[in-house]
Amino acid sequence: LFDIIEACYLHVEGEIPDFSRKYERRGEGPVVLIMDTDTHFLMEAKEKGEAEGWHVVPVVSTEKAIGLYYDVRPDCAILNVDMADDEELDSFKQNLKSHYVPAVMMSADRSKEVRVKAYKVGADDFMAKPVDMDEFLVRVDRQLQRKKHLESLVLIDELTHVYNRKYLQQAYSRLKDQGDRQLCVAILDIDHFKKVNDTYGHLIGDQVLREFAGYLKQKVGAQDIIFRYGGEEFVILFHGAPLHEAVARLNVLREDFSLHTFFAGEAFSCTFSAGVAEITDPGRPFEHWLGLADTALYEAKEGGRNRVKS
Ligand code: GH3
Ligand code: MG
Ligand code: MG
Ligand code: MG
Repeated sequence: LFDIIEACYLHVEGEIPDFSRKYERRGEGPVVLIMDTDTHFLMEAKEKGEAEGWHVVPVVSTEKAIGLYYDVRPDCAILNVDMADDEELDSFKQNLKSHYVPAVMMSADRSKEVRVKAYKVGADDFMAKPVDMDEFLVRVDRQLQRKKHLESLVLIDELTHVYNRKYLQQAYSRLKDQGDRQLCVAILDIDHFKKVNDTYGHLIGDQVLREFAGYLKQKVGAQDIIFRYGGEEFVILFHGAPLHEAVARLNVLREDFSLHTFFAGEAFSCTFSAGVAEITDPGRPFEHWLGLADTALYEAKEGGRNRVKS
């Protein structure tokens, strides 16, 4: 809050406050971008929004909002349409359309013309100013909930309830953009899984996949993200772990999992093999690192399975 007060003070002094400079993403809360010229409104929205667990990014210019759009990838954008000319509105329209970002538009003018214009640009909701803060919080929250629900339909694997492959690139970009900590990518592949299907049937095979995913979810760190890459292959993004640590953690997972017992008339167990690579140059495409992990996985399989290679 001190940063904001400082920024408002600067504003009084005649300079344009740059809230965004202070922006830093923490934890998993949704990112809410708010574009308005009213610094008192921004200040209150930031304070109240953060009390809701949001990361509020206030901006006082359209150029800043358009720029930050790419940098922070908001989960909801609140835009004062009075600030934007037709060209800028068009830019918002394109952005809103190409990413699934709900938009709440505000205007001091509640006329039908302005409301229609806002909805045509892509508004999911419209609020006339002055905006009641309680109503504002509830309506933005509703947009955030809807986005979360849509994402869960699109980005979560139905069988195992971990993220699917579609979310992998997106999650990687997010972690990479934070750029603050080491990042490793691992591919895990269940050994001789075909035999599980052939011996016990596909329903038991499905059950093994569900239990494997549940096991991983329970055991990986809070910063790590699990994806079902396809079939019986899973990807883990280890955030904040150098290569040797990712390898060590995978080996613990591997040993524990090999001791886990499944039942299907009789007891049986499964193992997995894994390949892992550390992302040392964020300039290279993600596929490069995934390729390295896949090569290491191949070596783990060739080496006799139930092992981790890097
Ligand atoms: P390897 O140790 O070399 O990985 O051998 P594997 O048998 O695990 O590998 P392979 O690629 O030959 O077989 C994978 C099998 O996984 C084949 C496919 O039918 C099965 N599979 C893929 N998706 C699913 C699924 O959703 N459910 C079930 N039950 N089986 C699946
Ligand atoms: Mg496989
Ligand atoms: Mg396999
Ligand atoms: Mg295979």
